[in-house]
Amino acid sequence: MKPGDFAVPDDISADNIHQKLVTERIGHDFFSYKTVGSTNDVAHKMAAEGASDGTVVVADEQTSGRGRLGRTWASIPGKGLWFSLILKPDLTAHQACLLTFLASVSVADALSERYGLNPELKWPNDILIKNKKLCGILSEAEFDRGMIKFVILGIGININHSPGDFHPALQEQAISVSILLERQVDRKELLADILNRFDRRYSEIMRNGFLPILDEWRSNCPHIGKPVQFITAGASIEGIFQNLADDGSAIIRMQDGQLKRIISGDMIV
Ligand code: BT5
Repeated sequence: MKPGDFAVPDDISADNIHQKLVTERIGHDFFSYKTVGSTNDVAHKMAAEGASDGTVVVADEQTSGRGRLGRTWASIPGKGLWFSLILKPDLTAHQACLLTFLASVSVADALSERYGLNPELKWPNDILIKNKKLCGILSEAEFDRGMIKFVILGIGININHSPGDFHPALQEQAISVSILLERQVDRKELLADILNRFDRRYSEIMRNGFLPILDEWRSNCPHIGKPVQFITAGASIEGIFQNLADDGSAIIRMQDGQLKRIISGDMIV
């Protein structure tokens, strides 16, 4: 496994991505692999060894792609965008989880601008279309004295899958861009769109904080105000998804009218 070990023909290389980037920080250092275990693991190692803020690691295939809580992320070769961003922002540890929302709105914006799709953001880290999962985001961070040392934002998007490419267990719950558009698309065009959009917002949070990002997330979330179920710490809680709080937690209105704050877990819609 080494940089430059590119996949063909729909290859994603530093050269063809750099041509499309208009960014201040994101993607200047860009590493493309054919096969890795997990791009988050490769990025984590690079970040610890001094990789710069905005470095991108992408792979054609992940043999141990993962989601949250040790779940598996299916990452079959050449069909999706499986990549990680190394971020080293001057932010507090409490703000680290907000970067997930920044990633979600950047991906959603790119999908709707380029393909006219209508992504639905689901708390905390999913992008759904037609109620099926198109994209998942895995944020992993290291801290130092209350500040972020680095955050690895891993993003997985199903792109050129046909329905049969998904494992039977995923077929009901997963979807891809090509299933929606009924055609294959160029992964690198979308990747560049996402990196450009992420970069713009990443610079913005340094100036204006996260509130505009959280508002953008809220306006793309169809579940606010609707009945939902949360699975958190092994318990199931039902109520109305009242809102996304400014610290990234979910506020739920219980049947007795009380408000409850959920910091981590899964929302079922
Ligand atoms: C996530 O976890 O959704 C985060 C996924 C992050 C993947 C990226 S790819 C690049 C980087 N490197 C990695 O190793 N990971 C990141 P979670 O919310 O826990 O959802 C995981 C669940 O999504 C699984 O248990 C399955 O039910 C479902 N799933 C797995 N693979 C999927 C796929 N390709 N498409 C849709 N759903 C999938």
